[in-house]
Amino acid sequence: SSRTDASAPVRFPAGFMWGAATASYQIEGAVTEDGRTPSIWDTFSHTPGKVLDGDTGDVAVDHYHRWRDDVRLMADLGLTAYRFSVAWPRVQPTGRGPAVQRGLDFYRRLVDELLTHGITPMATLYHWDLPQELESAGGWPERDTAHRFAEYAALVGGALGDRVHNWVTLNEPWCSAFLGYGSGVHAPGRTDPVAALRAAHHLNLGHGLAVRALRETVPARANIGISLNPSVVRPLTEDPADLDARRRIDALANRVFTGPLLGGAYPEDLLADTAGVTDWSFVRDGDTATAHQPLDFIGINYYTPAVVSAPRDGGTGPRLDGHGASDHSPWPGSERVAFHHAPGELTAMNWPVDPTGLTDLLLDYTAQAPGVPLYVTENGAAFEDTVDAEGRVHDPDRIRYLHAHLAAVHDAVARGADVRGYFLWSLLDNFEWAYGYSKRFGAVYVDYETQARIPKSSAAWYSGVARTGELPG
Ligand code: PNW
Repeated sequence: SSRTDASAPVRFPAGFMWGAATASYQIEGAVTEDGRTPSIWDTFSHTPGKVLDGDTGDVAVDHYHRWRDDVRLMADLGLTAYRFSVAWPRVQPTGRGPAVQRGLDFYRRLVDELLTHGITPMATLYHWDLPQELESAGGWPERDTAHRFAEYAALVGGALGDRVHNWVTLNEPWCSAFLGYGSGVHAPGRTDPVAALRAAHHLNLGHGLAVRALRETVPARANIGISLNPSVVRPLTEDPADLDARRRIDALANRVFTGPLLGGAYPEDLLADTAGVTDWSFVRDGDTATAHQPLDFIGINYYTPAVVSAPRDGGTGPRLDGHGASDHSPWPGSERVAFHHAPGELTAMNWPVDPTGLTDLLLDYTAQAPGVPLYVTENGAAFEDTVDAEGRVHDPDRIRYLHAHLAAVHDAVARGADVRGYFLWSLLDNFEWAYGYSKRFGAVYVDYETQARIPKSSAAWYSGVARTGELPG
């Protein structure tokens, strides 16, 4: 019939996971408790000039002491899943040697509380808090860090594998490598293009070694994956020079990871584009095969697309290629590519809102990795929320953002993408890296004076979606 179903509810598949995501350094605080030692983010945030207003994660939102209340909050919202990260320096303070039991116990209690409330845990092993001692020994640009990471993965897998069945090895290795070692806007703040490429390779290798280590320590039914932040890279025009800029950024943002992870090799064009930077001699025989482990799922983190062109007179356009400002490029060998604003409303991060990028990504990964389930492991936005006289927090912009992006996920599902769940970034307002506490991504507002949690109007809205499994009309 010609009847359209435009008014039919937008329903998600049964069993779809409705979650929220956080990361250890952004929420925990308690940075010297129970044997934890500094990570690169402690060092970086305590270095003057690195984080806006000198903010640090010393206290953050005190989740290390408020975890029980925070789990209750999730349960009250009707969430069915929670993605958190494990702080490596709590588990293995020097990055080597035996595990610290008190560090592991924190996560064990957290997971048990989640399970008591019927919330499925998804644990990320590395969300950027490298033990400082490992950075002092060279960090991700050094091969040994990949081996240390696999050893740490086995410790955590051995301690939590009986109750955690969903594992993410790395969160956004692009940020670790190219913001951490290239533009220097993230910890450890190094600005060396060779180090950035070496870091990318050792993250790929570390991922592969960690997948192997987890498969040996956790039950076979476990789901093991990685969370990437693929760039949706669009050319400003169809001009061949702009298409070449697109190809270059796609190689450095996306294929430097998906090449080895999904295909077992670095792309030839990436090696050619970066030939003036490095000969890649740090890649040893067998490394890319090690990185190429079967994955049970791929996690997609999406916020905004990128628009690029060949170098243009009149400036390179707004910098949309990294958190914060830097004179150093995160694009080794392609420093002169110009970045432009995509059309669309801007969030408080100045990131254009474009939900079609998320549909495109999910369909692109469906084609690239046929048969591999996908999760949206992060999606969300910072906005200027308003607190009214009664202390209620209204965030209609966030509701619109979430609604549009969930509709985009549904679109991809309707067109064949196997998406199993969605994790809103973030459960709580928190330490937004180089922006400190100035940008609020939470569905739950946090009063940083009192640590009071106040669900925003978006939390109530998302709760309705999680409970019904469909988007309101
Ligand atoms: C992600 N970029 O970070 C992280 O996984 C979260 O911890 C973070 O809070 C969230 O997105 C919001 O920023 C990103 O510059 C940081 O392209 C920087 C970029 C992308 C993602």
